[in-house]
Amino acid sequence: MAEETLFSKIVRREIPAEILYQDDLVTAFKDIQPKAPHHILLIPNHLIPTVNDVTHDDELALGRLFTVAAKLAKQLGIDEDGYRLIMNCNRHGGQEVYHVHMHLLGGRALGPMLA
Ligand code: D5M
Repeated sequence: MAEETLFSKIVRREIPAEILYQDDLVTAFKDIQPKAPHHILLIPNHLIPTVNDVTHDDELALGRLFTVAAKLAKQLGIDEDGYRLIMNCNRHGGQEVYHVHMHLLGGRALGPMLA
């Protein structure tokens, strides 16, 4: 059984976060260390530690991340200029929190992706 992270506590509203969207499957909240004018994290409500752990049963929640990302981008008015969606996996991917999450970054031109 994988160990919960602080993201599960955010889903249950046990620790504070600026939640922008929540439903039965996913939660979206502002990243605490924003790398762009808009930096939102979108997560499945249930714990999936990394993309390596994704199964067929997760497809509905993970698909929902995209529809919510698109909805929030539109609400924020960054849909036409564009934005970036990122998921980091494990050490070489730069993953720090072991609860699958999608970064939504926008509000400025982000430049080339790979550092
Ligand atoms: O990204 C993990 C991201 O999680 C990183 O951008 C900081 C963010 N973070 C960490 N703790 C919090 C809380 N408490 N609220 C909001 N955002 C948080 P990774 O892809 O794992 O490197």
